[in-house]
Amino acid sequence: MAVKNPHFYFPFNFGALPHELADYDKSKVVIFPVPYDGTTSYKPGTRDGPHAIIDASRVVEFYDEEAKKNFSEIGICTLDELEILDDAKKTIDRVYEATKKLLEDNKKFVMLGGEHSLTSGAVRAFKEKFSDLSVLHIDAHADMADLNGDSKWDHGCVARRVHEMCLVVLAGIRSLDEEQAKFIEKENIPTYFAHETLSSNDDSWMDDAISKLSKNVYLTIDLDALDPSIMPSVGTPVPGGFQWFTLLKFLRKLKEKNVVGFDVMEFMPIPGMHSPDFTAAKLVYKLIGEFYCK
Ligand SMILES: [Mn+2]
Repeated sequence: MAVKNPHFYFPFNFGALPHELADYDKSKVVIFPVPYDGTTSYKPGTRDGPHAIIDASRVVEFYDEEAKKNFSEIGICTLDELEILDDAKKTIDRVYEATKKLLEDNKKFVMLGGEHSLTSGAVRAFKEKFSDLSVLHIDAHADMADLNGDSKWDHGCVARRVHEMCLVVLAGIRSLDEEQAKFIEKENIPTYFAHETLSSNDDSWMDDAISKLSKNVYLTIDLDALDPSIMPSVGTPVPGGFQWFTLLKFLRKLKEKNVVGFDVMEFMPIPGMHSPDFTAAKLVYKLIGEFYCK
């Protein structure tokens, strides 16, 4: 008889953690999966993102070779996927309500998307708790459109909605239209374009970007910020993005701030291609360690 892969016997949660490390009450960190892609413009499929990241996370090593630490001991609870509605605004409102509850329970917040528009719901809840909140938005796209079609809640408008609530700093940007470019200039929104930052070995822009942020920071990562060579599994890939160690170096500098929550969005798994799933899961695990296991 063939020996079954023991992988299948581990619990289906982030990290395949045993019950005592994944229990809601005992866990400091909560993984909040939101499988919504209702406004996606190019290729749909980010609804499958959270599930694929969680699945891949089950083979990420607990021991982090860089930190020389096992981050899972903090306790990581994976919530059931949020039930989504057939309307972007109503789904975003649900994200807001759920985030508020998680903050009341003092959980360390990790949202997995799903499309980027969901971030505005989470930021609304964080802004209520942290009045000085600022947002670091790492993305290939500026997401600064006021409207896309007739929707304010499209994924291409998310940074604009965030900008209406608090300071937002953009990094990794390499796609926007003229109207957005003019708006960024007029409003003086700190923006670190990929061609000015990622095309050379000069990393001095990183400290500059971090210095613009307030003490309490919400981090949102659109996975298309990474270069398509290591992250093809996104709906709207753009060349010229972050390489793995550059992104980690930048994010580690955020530790001088207080990262109060983060999300990893827009993951669109490609059937049969596993390395991006693992890349996304490993990024999430490393960030849990960097920000929440200090
Ligand atoms: Mn985005």
